[in-house]
Amino acid sequence: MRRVTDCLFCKIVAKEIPADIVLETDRALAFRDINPQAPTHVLVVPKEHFRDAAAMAQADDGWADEVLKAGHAVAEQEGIAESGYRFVFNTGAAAGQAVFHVHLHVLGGRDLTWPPG
Ligand code: IU
Repeated sequence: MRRVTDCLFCKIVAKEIPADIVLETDRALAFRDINPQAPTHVLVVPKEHFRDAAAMAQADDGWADEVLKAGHAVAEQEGIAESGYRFVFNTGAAAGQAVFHVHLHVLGGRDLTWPPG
């Protein structure tokens, strides 16, 4: 898997930094956000490094599909699939992206308002 030195989420994928992992597949890892914004707030990352969702979407080898499927599996596992949940990819600094290894936020367990801030 392509990884980037000094990428926090590459280090979590490599188990060099601990995280509260909730799901792992061959190509994706899901772990709880350290600063949860909802009762369920899990991040799903591809094990391969892409800086953002746009880069992952443009790689035509199934990474985005894998991350979305893992996100839905997390929702099922967390018991929020029926009540409703939100997938978020912050893409770019102006959209609030702070960690530049693409991650899908899976949020649920409370009523979520719209529009987001
Ligand atoms: P963003 O979409 O890039 O803004 O999301 C980054 C998320 O990563 C944010 O919700 C942080 O709380 C979360 N996070 C984390 O779970 N563990 C960490 O060590 C760091 C950030 I730094």
